[in-house]
Amino acid sequence: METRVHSSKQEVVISPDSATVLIGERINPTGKKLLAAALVERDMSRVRKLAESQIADGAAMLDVNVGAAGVNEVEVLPMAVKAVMEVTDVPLCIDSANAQALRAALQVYPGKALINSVNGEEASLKRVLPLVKEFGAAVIGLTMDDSGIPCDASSRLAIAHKIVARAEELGIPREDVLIDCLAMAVSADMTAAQVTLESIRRVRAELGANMTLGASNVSFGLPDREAINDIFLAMTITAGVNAPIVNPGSSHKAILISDLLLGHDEFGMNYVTYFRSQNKGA
Ligand code: THG
Repeated sequence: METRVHSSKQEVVISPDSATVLIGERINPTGKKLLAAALVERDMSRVRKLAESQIADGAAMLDVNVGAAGVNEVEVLPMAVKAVMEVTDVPLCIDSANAQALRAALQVYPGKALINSVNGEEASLKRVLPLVKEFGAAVIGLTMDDSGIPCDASSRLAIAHKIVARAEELGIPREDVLIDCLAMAVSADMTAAQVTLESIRRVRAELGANMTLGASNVSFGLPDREAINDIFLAMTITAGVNAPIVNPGSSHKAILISDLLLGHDEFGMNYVTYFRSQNKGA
């Protein structure tokens, strides 16, 4: 099962046998007042900086999300995509709940994008999957629907099956659907991380799909979030996640070590190269 995405210059392959693909999360105004204000003003300098810093920190792809109060996503999402492409060649993950904004961004993206996201809701399937087909993109399928995020793994799995089936009906190959089993705050529900991990294991076993996860949601409301995120990330990678959406500044090392220990880093080359680059000048 290989999911291939590309920019005009670089291809990224997501597969259970390859190294984990780090999708950088930080071009997202959630919790970033200055970025939100800059997006309202259509000033893309922060977007460019966040793109450059995440590439330097080891991101293989970048998520681009401009959703904030006062931002016209239909106009600003394509501007942000263009700004990111000015400073890096990595393939992009285009993140919006607004189908018109997704379309506008896809129109300026000269490659095969990863669309973030569709979910099991009828309205979402009807709006987003035709865009995936029209632009020859890949898509993230969130395991939630009209009733919200199910509390049990079986229901999340059923939604994953439904999204893949609906995509195939439109002629979208199943390898172009990445499943997101959704991480929830463990501070709000003690079983949240376990349900996510069980869902991931079952998607890997029963669907064989590649998987993403916005892993940092797990630590909301708790101290030392980075430590929690990194340990949870290692667990989710072991369970089957192979393209997590995370902050590369904090989580690149946890991903490299997970790959090393799981046999996805031949001769430890990726880890050793990273280690050497970190110790330059020391
Ligand atoms: N699944 C999919 N896509 C997603 C998510 C997901 N996209 C959005 C989100 N969840 C993943 N992205 C983020 C981005 C930022 C933060 C968390 C997840 C975050 N921001 C800090 C805050 O709010 O405190 C800001 C700190 C900073 O980075 O500077 O934690 O689950 N498919």
